[in-house]
Amino acid sequence: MKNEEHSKEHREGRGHDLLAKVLVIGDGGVGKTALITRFTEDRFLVSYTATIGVDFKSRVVASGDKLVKMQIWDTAGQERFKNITQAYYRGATGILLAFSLTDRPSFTNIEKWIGQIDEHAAKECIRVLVGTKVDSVSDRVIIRG
Ligand SMILES: Nc1nc2c(ncn2[C@@H]2O[C@H](COP(=O)(O)OP(=O)(O)OP(=O)(O)O)[C@@H](O)[C@H]2O)c(=O)[nH]1
Ligand SMILES: [Mg+2]
Repeated sequence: MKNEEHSKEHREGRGHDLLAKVLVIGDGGVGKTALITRFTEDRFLVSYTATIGVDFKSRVVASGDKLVKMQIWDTAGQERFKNITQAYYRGATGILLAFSLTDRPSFTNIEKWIGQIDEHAAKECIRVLVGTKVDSVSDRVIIRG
């Protein structure tokens, strides 16, 4: 990145120094939208409204002396949206793959989702696996071995 891109004027012009594109994937209902809403708006989404296609959210975070804009693509987990969401893998800086600790199929499907990443994402893309709903202790079915 060129020096002038870090200048104060440049940052003030667009509000950040770096842009990180984060794709969030995983089965329907595991809590992707809830996780992103907590991160961007600091509130918990109680009701479930399935995401249709892809939604966009963003938040600027400080990293050292840089401001990083996290541009987050919240994808639909339902199988019928697969063709739409696949188009977003290629441009992702990082991919967050979510499964629910209370839903075994969402855990088993991790393998399928990794296959999607291998097929559609850039090789250098950073991958993070997240188990959601850790608070639902009595419903938990995925236990650390
Ligand atoms: N107890 C508990 N419930 C959660 C948590 N995260 C999400 N939920 C609930 O799980 C349901 C589904 O959450 P969503 O975030 O809409 O699921 P999603 O992964 O975006 O689903 P799709 O958009 O269909 O792919 C909602 O009723 C949330 O309130 C969590 O950490 N704990
Ligand atoms: Mg959603």
